[in-house]
Amino acid sequence: MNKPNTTPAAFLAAALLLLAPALARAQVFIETSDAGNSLASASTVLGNGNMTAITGSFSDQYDVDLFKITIASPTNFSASLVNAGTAWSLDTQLYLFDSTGHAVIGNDDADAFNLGSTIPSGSIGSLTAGTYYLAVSQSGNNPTNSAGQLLFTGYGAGTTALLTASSGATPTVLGGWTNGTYFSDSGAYQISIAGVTAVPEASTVSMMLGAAALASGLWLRRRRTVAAR
Ligand SMILES: [Ca+2]
Ligand SMILES: [Ca+2]
Repeated sequence: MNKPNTTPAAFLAAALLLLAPALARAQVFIETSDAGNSLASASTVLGNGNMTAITGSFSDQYDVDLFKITIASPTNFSASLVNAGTAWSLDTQLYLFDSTGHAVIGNDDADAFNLGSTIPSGSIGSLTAGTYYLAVSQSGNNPTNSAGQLLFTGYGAGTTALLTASSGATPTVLGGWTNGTYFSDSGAYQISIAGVTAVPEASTVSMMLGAAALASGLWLRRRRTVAAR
């Protein structure tokens, strides 16, 4: 029989294995209370490890939801509303802002056949890891600064264009939305995401600390037991 592995690392690994189902569940972030339309009122994407999706809903055509995310893998970052979790009738827009609200990239329609929005991986050459805000609105409800100037440009190139930061806006940060939409609609959406990691939830941090404490406690007890023999 093999000698049992009695190191603290082995105990910790066993304890973390017990937590694995809880960690796996947290890969989809669900908008539980309404995510706001500003940096200050955004919902922080809590969970563990790599996030695969954000789900939420529009209460009406003027609803805008911002999510504070951590982009850990800039080359893999992508976001898309083209999936079964987005109501077929919704004409969405996606916008990415940096940690202080500057325009990064946006999209209205993924292609001629999809009113859902997509930011494909590799769309942003200069993207760096860090905190960002991902906003979802309905088509025609566009982000502006506090003076009502559009923060993105490229709308004239057609609804499938990737939108980039406009050059003329002062100030250059998010301050409002145009509140003009083409369709009166509400419904559920799902943003499939990649390259994003969650901000650890307080409960999970305490679970992890608890697992580490349990592991070191078990290891010490075993050592004392062995020493007493
Ligand atoms: Ca909202
Ligand atoms: Ca759209």
